[in-house]
Amino acid sequence: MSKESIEHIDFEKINQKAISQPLVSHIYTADPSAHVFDGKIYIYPSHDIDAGIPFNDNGDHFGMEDYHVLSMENVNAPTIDNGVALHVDDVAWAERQMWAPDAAYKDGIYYLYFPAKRANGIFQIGVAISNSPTGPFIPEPEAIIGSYSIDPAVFEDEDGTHYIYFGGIWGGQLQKYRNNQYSDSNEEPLANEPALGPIVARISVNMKQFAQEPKEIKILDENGEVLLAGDNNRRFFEASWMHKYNGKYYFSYSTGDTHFICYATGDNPYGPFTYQGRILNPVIGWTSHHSICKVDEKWYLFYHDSSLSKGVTHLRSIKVTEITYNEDGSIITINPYRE
Ligand code: FUB
Repeated sequence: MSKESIEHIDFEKINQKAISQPLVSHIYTADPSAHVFDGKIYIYPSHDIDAGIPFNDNGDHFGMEDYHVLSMENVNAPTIDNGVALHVDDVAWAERQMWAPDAAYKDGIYYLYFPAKRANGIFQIGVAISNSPTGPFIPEPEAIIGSYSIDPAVFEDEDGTHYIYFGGIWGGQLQKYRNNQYSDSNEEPLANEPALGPIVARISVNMKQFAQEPKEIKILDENGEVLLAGDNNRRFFEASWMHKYNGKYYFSYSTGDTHFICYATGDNPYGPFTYQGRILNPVIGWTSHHSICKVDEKWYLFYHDSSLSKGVTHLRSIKVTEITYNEDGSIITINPYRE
């Protein structure tokens, strides 16, 4: 959305039409990764701030410095801010831009996975550890070996195996990688070439490293062909999430410059996944980023928009709304604002 179009938006009206209100308004939050741990909802969002960095295509204006974990007894209960869980100053390898995190639980320990830029400007993904879902989290001294790009999302399969999904193009730097190797000369493929896919790796038993070489995921169209880079309405951009519904694997993601949250389904955690449709239509603000979480037998979409900040793209607020599945397992597209 351009600045000009934002200037013409009546935000009071938009807020009245919004299907959900911000879960918290004392801080800006985004990229909500929601989980139920021990019967309670925990949300691991980005903590948006105005870092005073001018807007650019690399997303440098997303200058976040720390994470707060939010918690709720149920989706209608007040949202509690549990304070700073991890600050960039405490992460030896990271310098700036604490972007979208996620968390996982195993054997009494909570793991916070987060991307950040090193001093050389390259994103990597780190892990930090706590005895509590709300932190504080103690970071590992180095980033996960072989990690790159942004937006880690961790999925625990029914057999207890954890997988990490990650990647994001442009500001997220995924276009600079082929076969897990960085080259400054790499760019996004041409419009008629296969789009770059998100990346997946099984997580090691101690939850601190990749247990295998990361693999690129293929997202296919209805004819079994990999989506093309020029298919901006459907191709992967960032914001990976995985959930399982009725035995199927649902990989969902943002299309970035076309602002949809879409999903594709498959038969195993590595894909391929076949494109199915849209979960969420565009929100106010450039980015869209979500998670999908089952709470008390209902499914919810956690997402964000910039309506509270009146359209400031890097000052977002997290929200939640229920998801409805059709009998055939397809998801009914959500309009974030009523007509
Ligand atoms: O919050 C910073 C970035 O914006 C995230 O990493 C992307 O997914 C987008 O939401």
